[in-house]
Amino acid sequence: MSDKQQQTTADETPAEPGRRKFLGSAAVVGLAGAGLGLAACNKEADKAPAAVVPGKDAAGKTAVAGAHASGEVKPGQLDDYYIMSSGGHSGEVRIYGAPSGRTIKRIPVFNIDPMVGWGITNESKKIIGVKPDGNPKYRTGDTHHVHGSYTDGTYDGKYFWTNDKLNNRLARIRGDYMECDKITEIPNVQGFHGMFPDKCDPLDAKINHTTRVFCGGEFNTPFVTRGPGVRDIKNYASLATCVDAETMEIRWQLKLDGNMDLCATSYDGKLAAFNQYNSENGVILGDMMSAERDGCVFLNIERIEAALKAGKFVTLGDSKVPVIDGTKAANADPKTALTCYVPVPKNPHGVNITPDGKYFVCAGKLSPTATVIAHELVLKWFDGGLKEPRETVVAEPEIGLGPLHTGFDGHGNAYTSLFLDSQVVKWNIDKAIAQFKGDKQAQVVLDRIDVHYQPGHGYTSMGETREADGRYFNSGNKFSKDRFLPVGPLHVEAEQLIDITGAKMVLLHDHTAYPEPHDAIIVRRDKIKTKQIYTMDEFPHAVKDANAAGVERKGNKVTVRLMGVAPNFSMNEFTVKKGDEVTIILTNHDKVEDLAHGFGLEQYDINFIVNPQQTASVTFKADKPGMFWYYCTHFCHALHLEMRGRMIVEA
Ligand code: RUQ
Ligand code: CUA
Ligand code: CA
Repeated sequence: MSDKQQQTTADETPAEPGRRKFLGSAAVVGLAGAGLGLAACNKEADKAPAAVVPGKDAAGKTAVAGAHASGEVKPGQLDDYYIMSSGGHSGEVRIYGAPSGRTIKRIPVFNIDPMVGWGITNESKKIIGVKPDGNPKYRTGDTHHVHGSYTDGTYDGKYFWTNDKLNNRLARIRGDYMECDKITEIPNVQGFHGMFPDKCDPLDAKINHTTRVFCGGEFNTPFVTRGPGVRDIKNYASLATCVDAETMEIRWQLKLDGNMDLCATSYDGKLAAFNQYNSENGVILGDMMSAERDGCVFLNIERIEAALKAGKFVTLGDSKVPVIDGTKAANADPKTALTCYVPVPKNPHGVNITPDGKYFVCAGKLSPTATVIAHELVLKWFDGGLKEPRETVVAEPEIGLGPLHTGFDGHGNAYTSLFLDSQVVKWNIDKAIAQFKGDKQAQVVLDRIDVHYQPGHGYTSMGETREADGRYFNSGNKFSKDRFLPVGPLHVEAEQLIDITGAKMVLLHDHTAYPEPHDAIIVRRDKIKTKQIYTMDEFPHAVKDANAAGVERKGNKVTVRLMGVAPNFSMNEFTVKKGDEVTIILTNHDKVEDLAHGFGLEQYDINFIVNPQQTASVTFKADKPGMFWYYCTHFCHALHLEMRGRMIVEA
């Protein structure tokens, strides 16, 4: 039996990784190359998890009591949870059902999507922003994290946010229509990565919804925008940005030492934490790994807001955003400090807060440890009650190689993804604290399960809320070779759903994810209430009736107002002149749930849909003379194919 198998055998004490100390820089560089697939061999796929009956633990007992105990969702049944997932460099957000793993929606955000017409319709371009030529300002993005709005420490279903690491934007998705409704560009920052909204707002008890979203800047970036100074890393810093959740305007930015990577906010609204792996402010790998310790930085939000009010800020370059000084040098006195830099082992990744609000867990990445930092002690440091920020650390258990992200079950256990070990490790927080205090008998690590392969993010059902229910852990694996039918060079990603209700973790199933999701949240289905039909009045330009429909010309600007009622457009023909700027406005008059119409215009590269009672529009130049069919692209009726008309462009 191999060493690894022993670790997952039910009746054996999980092996502690104590023999494996910090990885040297050289070792990690090696792993980053040829060694990446290290655990991904065929043998791995044949191991224990496949032999376990879904929904049963290793002893064969039923693991979950509930509608979908086996993890199977039968035809016609609905899932218990929404998984709101990022889509990585596809630029989109996806929704999966849990436990089935079925994909239920792809929400275009930073990408262009012809299925719905995102980046094609005037309405979506207004949200994305346009260049002077009328094209979208950006066509791509890189979403890593999705988080929902909170009321009293749990999801209220109103909004979801996602980040764009590539073009540094924060996008908001409305929870009712599950569509992006606002995008804010963040100035002065590159590599906007971690993001987390307030879990409540204690500063204003009257506001019972989320009021702020905290955004990190992973890449250190120069403060000067031109001249030779852009090369000099002495001019580099990273900023944390605070965005107002309702207006989506930027409230403030905070200049920090090192970099701001992932983010977690506290349940009392007092703290936002960011892990930093580049406290060295390096621009090459070797430099970024030179320090033995980096940090977990805590922002004292109340004090930062007070500094803003008191006018203690500067602005940078062309941006009007107030930038407050959160650097170590400017915040040496805890009693007035805006920031607390807690040293944690080498290049940490991921910071998450326990559902009881007591502890932040910062995963080690290059260190086989997770650092547990007490929320209460961070506040104590800010009150001047501790000498060193490091005194806020209450545990630092060794849990395995390459710890990245941690989910919680609400029963005091943490589940951390181990990238290098290709495992998820279950460990107990109280036991870790006892061990740190000197209890050598404390059994910190409770279980390990192999995942296939190299997990990045992992997250539990409702685990980012006070209502963490300890049912599922979803492992977002970065490599999947041999798990699915091969489809050419690029493999689909593997997500593995794990039942965490029992003492042992049980793998329920694999599901695919189009590359490349990072983080997600698992939201109980009753938290989300979507609308299936728009209200026509939501669209000021709706084509409400036959009187409003038709063709209107103003100079060379032509507006074509169309209604769609299955299986007809209100006009079968319209005529414009070559060189006209044509705007087509289409309102879907059908009120039947799921009855969308599409509008495709031959040879003009126009393609979008309108959902029931929705209005959308496109504007283009009629630069080609001739006859062009427009047709309904979305199957709506037995006579859907006949739902079409002609655009005549006169020379
Ligand atoms: S990151 S695999 Cu983009 Cu959230 Cu950690
Ligand atoms: Cu209307 Cu298809
Ligand atoms: Ca470092």
